[in-house]
Amino acid sequence: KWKRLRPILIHSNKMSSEVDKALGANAESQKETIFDKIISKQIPADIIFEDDKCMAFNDVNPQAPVHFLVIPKKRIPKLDDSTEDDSSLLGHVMLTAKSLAQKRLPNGYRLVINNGPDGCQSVYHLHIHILGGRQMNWPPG
Ligand code: TR5
Repeated sequence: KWKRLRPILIHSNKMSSEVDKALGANAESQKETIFDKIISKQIPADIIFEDDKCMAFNDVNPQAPVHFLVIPKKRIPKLDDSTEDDSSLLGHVMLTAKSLAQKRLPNGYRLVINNGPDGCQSVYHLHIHILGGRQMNWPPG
């Protein structure tokens, strides 16, 4: 009986810790985020791509065999804070995510942007998650 329950328990513990992290986070307490420190190379990350406008690096806590993030170097805390002025930057970030994903994940992939507490955002520097290398499910949790 316990053997059958364990994967469910592990899964839900993992899920709730991500939710806890997100609920403990907010834009006010994150004037400078960990991603600013990755951009300025104060903190190491597994960087897979960089140009003058954006950066891509592997997620430190992967939720799929391939899980990386693409971020604009400009600090936009969350998608809600983006404006028309960011149109070309957001297009560039999206196309960069597509180019990197296409090379590594020819069978498909998923892009995710978490926005705010209900969206389970924990780092208040806009980022796109790219996940793949396994069958994704729908609806997401
Ligand atoms: O929950 P949201 O959408 O805000 O996603 C934030 C993501 O940043 C999570 O998937 C974390 O695993 C990821 N993260 C957090 C840190 C980190 C990272 N990815 C790469 N490198 C990281 N470093 C060095 N430090 C982190 N705190």
